Amino acid sequence: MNKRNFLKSLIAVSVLATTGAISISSQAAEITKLGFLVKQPEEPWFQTEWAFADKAAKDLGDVQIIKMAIPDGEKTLNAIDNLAASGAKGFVICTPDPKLGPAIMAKARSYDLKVITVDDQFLNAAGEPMTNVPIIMMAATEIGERQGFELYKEMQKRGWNVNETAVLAITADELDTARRRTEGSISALVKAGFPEKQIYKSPTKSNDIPGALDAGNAMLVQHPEVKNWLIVGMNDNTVLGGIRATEGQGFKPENVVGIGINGTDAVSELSKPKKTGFVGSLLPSPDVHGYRSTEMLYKWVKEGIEPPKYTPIGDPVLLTRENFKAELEKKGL
Ligand code: FCA
Repeated sequence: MNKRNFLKSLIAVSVLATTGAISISSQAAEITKLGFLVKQPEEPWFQTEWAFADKAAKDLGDVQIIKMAIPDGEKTLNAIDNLAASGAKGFVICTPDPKLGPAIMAKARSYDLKVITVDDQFLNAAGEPMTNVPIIMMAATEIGERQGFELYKEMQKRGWNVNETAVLAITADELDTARRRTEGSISALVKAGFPEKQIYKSPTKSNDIPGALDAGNAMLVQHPEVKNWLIVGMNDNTVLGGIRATEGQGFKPENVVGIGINGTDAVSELSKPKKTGFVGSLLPSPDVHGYRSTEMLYKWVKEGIEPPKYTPIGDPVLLTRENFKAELEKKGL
């Protein structure tokens, strides 16, 4: 090789090396950032969704999930600003308030971010569901009906006298999924033969144990004649608040039955060495909610595949003190 050719090949090699370097660094820059925003990060339910969003990201390979807690409207809108600033392309969200829907969508659009909702559906200014925004949620009415059915079955199993029994239904009607669950539960009880006039609704101010405890207490004191209580509520914490209220007012576990919804948030209660009135919880699929919403968002961002507008997730498993460890393990929870 003469000097000139030698120089040429040196240049070629360095060009190749540079191009190689460029393509490596542009690959690194191609990591897609997606947000996963949840209203109540203290609930194991949402921690499970986050964990499975991360699992989806790992399986997809080139995604990073930015997890954010959004307990109120201000934090939600700030979170969207921060996501956009960090270069994210979209987010999955369980809103702290369905009425924020239009504000969230306006902000997301201003940054060209794609949005998938999970669990709680947005409402428009007229208070109607924003059915044009994709949602993945539990099949609310069906799960509620199952709660009512299981409560009735347990009442029969215990041989309670219906005339001495009442239903404490802790409601959160401004949240549509909650309203559908508790209404489903009540309708299943009535259908099974429970007298409607012995079903007492008490609205909770906040969707946590203290809120539900207050709502429960307020109703229990109005009905000293009731010997046995069945507790209806939209999730584990709501039912647990009701259970704590009965305990505070001297009811024994033998006279109380509560069945929660979420499953994930019932683990410590079902692990207690002493039985309480909380006999079980319906576990839907927070794993599927977290995984599938992330996967759908990724495909939408990367491949332009629009997700379906409505993805209901059904088939809950009833967790009890006996089976909960095995059932959770089966789902990898
Ligand atoms: C709502 C409730 C959560 C969970 C979720 C599926 O967001 O607040 O506890 O039940 O629906």
